[in-house]
Amino acid sequence: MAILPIIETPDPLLRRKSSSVEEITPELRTLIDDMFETMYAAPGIGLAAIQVGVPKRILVIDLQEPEEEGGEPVRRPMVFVNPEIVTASDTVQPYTEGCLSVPEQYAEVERPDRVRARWLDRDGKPHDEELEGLLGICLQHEMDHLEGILFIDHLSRLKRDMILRKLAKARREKLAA
Ligand code: GNR
Ligand code: NI
Repeated sequence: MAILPIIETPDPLLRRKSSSVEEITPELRTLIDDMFETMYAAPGIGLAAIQVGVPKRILVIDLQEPEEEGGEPVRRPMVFVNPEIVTASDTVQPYTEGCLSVPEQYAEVERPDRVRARWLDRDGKPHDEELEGLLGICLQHEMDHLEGILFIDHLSRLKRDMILRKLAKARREKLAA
């Protein structure tokens, strides 16, 4: 297992469209394991393969939510290979999103609050499920990565430019430190 470097904007790789997985090989299972290790270490609740430089339609998600209020986070790793959204609700819900490829910047994004999705898991087994809440939001955020879309693309140009300026400033200060 390995923690992989996470690519950050404005790296043009993040704008690439990822290709479908033809077959889940042992190499891809190793990549999936490394993606989980990278996501947990970050820490984050989701990761798309392109964020570690691999343009394939593979996502990992683990919300790591406590079983009960104030309890210990529980790990529920989910793998999505070749995910597709079949239907999305007409109603949207705002949520303050962040992205490991846009480090430490947060903004409210509106997305459909329920989606029906199809995907394959790490054993190639098909799933067809309705997802809502943070899981639905996170799946939509990760699926955007497969098309080269970042959460900041859903903002007004003003808000997006503000975030990109703050990111550039944070990087300059980090270099100077
Ligand atoms: O860790 C993450 N948190 C998050 C919060 C709100 C909406 C989406 C996310 S996904 C993000 C990790 C990431 O960048 N995945 O691509
Ligand atoms: Ni992201």
